[in-house]
Amino acid sequence: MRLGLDLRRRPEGVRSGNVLGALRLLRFTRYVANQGIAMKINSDQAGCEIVAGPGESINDCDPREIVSLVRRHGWLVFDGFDATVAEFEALTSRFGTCAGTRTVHYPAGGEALGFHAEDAYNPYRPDAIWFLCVFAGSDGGAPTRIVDGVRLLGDLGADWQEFCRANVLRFDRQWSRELWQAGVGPQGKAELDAVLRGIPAVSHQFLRNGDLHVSYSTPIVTRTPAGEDSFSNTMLQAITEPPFYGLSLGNGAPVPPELAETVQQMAIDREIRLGWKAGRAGVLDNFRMMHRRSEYNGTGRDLRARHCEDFFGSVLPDASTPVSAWAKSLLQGDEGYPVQVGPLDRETALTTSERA
Ligand SMILES: O=C(O)CCC(=O)C(=O)O
Ligand SMILES: [Fe+2]
Repeated sequence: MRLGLDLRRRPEGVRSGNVLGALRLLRFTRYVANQGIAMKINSDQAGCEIVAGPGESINDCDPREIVSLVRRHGWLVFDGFDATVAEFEALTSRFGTCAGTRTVHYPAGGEALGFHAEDAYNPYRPDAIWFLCVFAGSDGGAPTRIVDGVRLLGDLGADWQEFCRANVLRFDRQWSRELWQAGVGPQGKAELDAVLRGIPAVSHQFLRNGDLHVSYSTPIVTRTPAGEDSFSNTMLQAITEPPFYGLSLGNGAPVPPELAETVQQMAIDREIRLGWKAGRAGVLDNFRMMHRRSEYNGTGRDLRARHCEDFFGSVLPDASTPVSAWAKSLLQGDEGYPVQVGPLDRETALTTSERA
């Protein structure tokens, strides 16, 4: 894709559409005429949009250009392409290893999702996440709210910044013997043990009662593919559901409520609303941006998500054998709810440890 720069200054909010809620903040917008693709670049904050020219398909966009724009701007939305699921899957498959496309889930009670980076509570964090709206639903496309973690970190006071750099998040979860044996069989214990031992930042123990305890530690402050520090993690979502995440700081202490409250308020103040309509797609740098959804009590909103593991070249733990694939599914939370969460107390850790 060759970029012919056509720097016409436009007043803010010149285009309509939900995504432009964010763009109204712009002082000016840059349009790039490019062989029929009118690429609009937000030059004032994170974010970028590619707008289709007549007859263009989402697969006419150049993958290298897409990676470069997401690296630079943190997120990218594709508008006017009316992408189908098949076209979305063809496009996303051009960016390395992708998980299967999943359908976004809505809890029966309509509960909100807190800000999170995708899968940042386990070692299989993709470096990019894609979304496609298949159907806007009864409310006209409830937005996914996103926030730029680079900006968030920069705006945090010096003390909290220092705290975030000095601490890590730790997710301690424990599953029953019945669960892991159903996954790998009694003979699979030694292999499961070896797989877990080989995953960076994970430590685990098989306890005397047969439970499997797994602890995963990850920084609060991440480094983006563009080399900037970012507040991008799953702290705020994890606080909403302690029995699932088992969150603490690295030393086992709780996350200070004042930190969570401060970041939550700052993130909401700075969030950008990515509204959806059928055929609109988007991709987020998952080391820079966090995303959330407000309470949703509508019907019919059909949003698909696809985790792209190595969009920027990240290397994730191997999951190519049946046991390593099952371990991935377990740590991603797909095999069952933990029977217990939180760090092992010292005594339990010392006396109940049982190696395979
Ligand atoms: O529904 C949304 O807007 C976001 C959903 C989400 O965060 C996810 O499925 O990973
Ligand atoms: Fe998500």
